[in-house]
Amino acid sequence: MITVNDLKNAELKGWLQGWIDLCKPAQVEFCDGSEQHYNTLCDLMVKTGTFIKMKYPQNSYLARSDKSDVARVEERTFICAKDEANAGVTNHWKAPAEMKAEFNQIFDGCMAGRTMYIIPFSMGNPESPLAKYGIEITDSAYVVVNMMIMTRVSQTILDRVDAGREYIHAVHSNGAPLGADQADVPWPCAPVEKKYITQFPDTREIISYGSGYGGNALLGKKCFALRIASVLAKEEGWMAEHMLILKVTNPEGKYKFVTGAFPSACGKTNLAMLTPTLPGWKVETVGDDIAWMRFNEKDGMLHAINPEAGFFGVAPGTSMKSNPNAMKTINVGNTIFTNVALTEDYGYWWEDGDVKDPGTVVDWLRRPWNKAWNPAGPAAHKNSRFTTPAKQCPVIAPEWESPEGVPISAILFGGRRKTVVPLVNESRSWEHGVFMGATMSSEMTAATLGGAGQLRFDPMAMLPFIGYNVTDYLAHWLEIGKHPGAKLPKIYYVNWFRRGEDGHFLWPGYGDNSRVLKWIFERCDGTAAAKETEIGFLPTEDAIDMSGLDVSDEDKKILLSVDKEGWKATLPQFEEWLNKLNKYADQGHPLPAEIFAQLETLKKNLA
Ligand code: OXD
Ligand code: MN
Repeated sequence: MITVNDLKNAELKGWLQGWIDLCKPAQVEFCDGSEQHYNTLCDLMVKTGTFIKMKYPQNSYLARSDKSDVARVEERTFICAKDEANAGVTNHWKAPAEMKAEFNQIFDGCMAGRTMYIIPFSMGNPESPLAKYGIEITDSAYVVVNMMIMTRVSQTILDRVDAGREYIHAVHSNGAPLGADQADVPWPCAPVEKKYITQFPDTREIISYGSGYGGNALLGKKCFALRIASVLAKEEGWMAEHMLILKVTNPEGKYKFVTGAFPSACGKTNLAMLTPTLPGWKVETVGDDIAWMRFNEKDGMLHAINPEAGFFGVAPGTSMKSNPNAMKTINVGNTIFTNVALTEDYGYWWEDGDVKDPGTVVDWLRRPWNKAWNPAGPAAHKNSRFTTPAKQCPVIAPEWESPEGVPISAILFGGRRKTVVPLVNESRSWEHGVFMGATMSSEMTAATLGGAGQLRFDPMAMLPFIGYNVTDYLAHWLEIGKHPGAKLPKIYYVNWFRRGEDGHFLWPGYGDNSRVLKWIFERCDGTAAAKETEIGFLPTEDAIDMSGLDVSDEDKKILLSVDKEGWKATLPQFEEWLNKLNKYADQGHPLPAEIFAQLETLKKNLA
């Protein structure tokens, strides 16, 4: 086993030693990404009670978190840019020096009695010119094994960093030091008000304290691949986006790659792994959450890589109906479940899955649970997850690890809209597409703050993930559109969630979304029909293949037409939203005039 002293890179050595001195762990362990290390850590966590070994699927484990630590904590997430205007209205901000001073106290001794793990990892195929490396320090074995599924961890990465390759500095602690006589708990963490998820864009650092859950702790994902990477992308002329990547192949064997940005809980993983209902069509997966895109100077197209190596999917609602390929991926084994219910025979269960009534199970709060007892809450937490290797996915695209990435023909945007927004709308131009992304929104329900009818905006599904000022982010999107010689993807706004007046879904969704993908595919080839409308190009009445589909003519009409009055009524909310983004205009961060110009065009078209 190597030690810090074996390293040659003075910067790396100094950085690690600084954190060791501050955190004061009982021991330090380097991770080499080996199966043996993975198994050793899993066995250790079974002993400490963090993991339960499941009987099904094989080689899989269940973790149950502390009940206060169940999701990303946006209110405790900070962009520590030089000044507040650099963080912009979509981020919480803290001054870097103040935050560091606070961390010097908070981290002091925070790993007492624990092991500090050092994880060298790559986001993307390590041999790809689009990949980026990182080192995460953590005191959580749970984080290590999840990072081993979600990223590429290896000794080679450490060797390359030691030889001088650039890397992102990431530090994580559960924030639960262990006293000499203190009994441990299965899920150590700190109370909510002591949690910090911080990104330092200027020094490319991530420091996370107090939470062991998901994106708060697996620092390669949201913190690195989105927040820090979005800053690097802006500086280096590429894009880091909250997007799935899929490959769609037509019956003649011709294929295209498409990315899609949808807010959390809009079925991104399902779309990425969709089983088409259209005969002869095929969809394969490149990624389900994040896309890094860069112009390929040979073909002028944006090429995308999936920087991740696994899926960290929401379990409830995943079933053989909603996503058979995700179920098959999980069922291969090697899966970590977090906060799902445990069945009597040591399998998994969650709400809206394949088994309606599991009998008596142990719920995520470790209590016996049975539907017949009318329990107060669900058996699986609604943000319970599976962590599972992407390579196990039966429809993983052969190109998914391609070093040069896959050429993108179309970008989809979409939210959850019961009303107004049609099934699919093609932007008139790149700039119009950027406007569509900037005004991406979902309806709030009566249960959400703001109430029914109000829109919740989520630009490019990046609201909690843009590592800098949102106006500069939108300016960067517009800049990408001006790349010399670019063959830009077409941009589409889709909405699978439109409802009729009686509340029924107008569109069946799931595998039938392949019908929309087919239209998009054929639009890219210039062979599908569209009509120009006030809001963009919509499919003509019969341009979407509806064969064998049980959708009434009336519903089809609603799905494919412009609700002019509805759009007009939405405009004030668009305007209010854009003005809100523009708060730092006079501090050097104006919303690009082009975005306001697009709003004016829309207003004029609808007048
Ligand atoms: C996720 C999210 O977990 O977007 O992927 O919240
Ligand atoms: Mn996501």
